[in-house]
Amino acid sequence: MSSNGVCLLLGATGVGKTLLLKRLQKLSLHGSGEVDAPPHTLPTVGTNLTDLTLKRKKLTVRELGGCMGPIWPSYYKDCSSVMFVVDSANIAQVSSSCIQLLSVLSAEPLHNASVLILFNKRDMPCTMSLVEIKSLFRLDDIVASAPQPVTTLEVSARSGMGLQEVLSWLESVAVHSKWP
Ligand SMILES: Nc1nc2c(ncn2[C@@H]2O[C@H](COP(=O)(O)OP(=O)(O)OP(=O)(O)O)[C@@H](O)[C@H]2O)c(=O)[nH]1
Ligand SMILES: [Mg+2]
Repeated sequence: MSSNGVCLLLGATGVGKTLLLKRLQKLSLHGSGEVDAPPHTLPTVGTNLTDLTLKRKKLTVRELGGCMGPIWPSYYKDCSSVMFVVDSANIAQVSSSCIQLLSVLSAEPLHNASVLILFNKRDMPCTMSLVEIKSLFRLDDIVASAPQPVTTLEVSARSGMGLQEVLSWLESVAVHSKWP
């Protein structure tokens, strides 16, 4: 395991984890700027490790492909934070994402990890309002009963909306992590 903090990037297949990671890497290297056409992504089979250079730390983000769901728990040990991505344009996926999220939050090795829930694809015209999604998720109850600190953000990996806030969150958890 790397001596830097490791952030796990989780979420069902096709929610946008790989695109998000590519965008975050570019943003962390070049700062804010124009968001170009989204690069092509393929479903992640296995894991995808990417280093982000934050202001004061290097952080390794490990994406676990959605198709790896059954073995996600074998990666929970030694991670300092978790980003859990939801496709907020895919209403059919809400209940399965909610169950996945509950099992992530209740996993014992993640009780000390900071968690960021990302409602992605906010650029799509058919997305539900955040109020609707939060009530479908029963998000207030989930956050209130979670053992770890949970933050939520609305983002679009396609348009770049909210990604600077994601980097700020990563910076804050990296700075406060026990890793050197
Ligand atoms: N409109 C829109 N499309 C997005 C957004 N984020 C990702 N996508 C698209 O969603 C598709 C799946 O994106 P990926 O990043 O490969 O999804 P993933 O979560 O990594 O999927 P797995 O690796 O299979 O778990 C791609 O066609 C992306 O371009 C977004 O914010 N808005
Ligand atoms: Mg992927």
